[in-house]
Amino acid sequence: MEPFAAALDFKTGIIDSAQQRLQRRLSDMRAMYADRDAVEAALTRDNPLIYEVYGTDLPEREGQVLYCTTIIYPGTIGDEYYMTKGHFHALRDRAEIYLGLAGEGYLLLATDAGDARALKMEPGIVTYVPPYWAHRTINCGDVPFIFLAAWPGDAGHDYATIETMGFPKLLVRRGGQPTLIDNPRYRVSS
Ligand code: S6P
Ligand code: ZN
Repeated sequence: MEPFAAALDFKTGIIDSAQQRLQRRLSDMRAMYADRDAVEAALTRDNPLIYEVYGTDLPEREGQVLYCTTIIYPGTIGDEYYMTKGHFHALRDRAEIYLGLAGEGYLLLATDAGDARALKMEPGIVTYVPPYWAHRTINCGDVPFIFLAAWPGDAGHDYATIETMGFPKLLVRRGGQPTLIDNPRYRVSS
């Protein structure tokens, strides 16, 4: 492989040489939101873009470090903020780092045993996802929340576990403030 450099615009999250651009809309993640009535009501109006990912086409294998940017748009479904699907790594002992670039949000983490943590993210904050922790990011602000992620090339993604079990906690807007509550659907199969 040849060494390479890429330009990353901190304000937009766009990587100039990104070969991959993923867009996730509400219809791609309806099982992720706790308030299913709010999901269906929103989908009768439109199918909002929740987040985008810009990534580079690196080999997904041991020894590589993969990286990408994520842009989560502002908004809520019911009172739950726009967020990523969230996942465990398929190889669960693979860690990850995030660097906040713009906007504000939270990194929500959970273990199989049901432990949960929420870390505030904003520009300049580096957060660490240890081995064995599922992770999801959430935009609790009024502008796009943008961050850079880097993780081991062989980590892979397990979305199915979160799709089925959910996270133990939800971040919702209560009285205008981000508030962590228990997820009433946790471990209830969707
Ligand atoms: C990859 C890393 C991030 C997410 C991205 C979208 O390991 O954690 O790049 O892929 O933020 O989230 P998700 O849950 O849809 O992959
Ligand atoms: Zn990850």
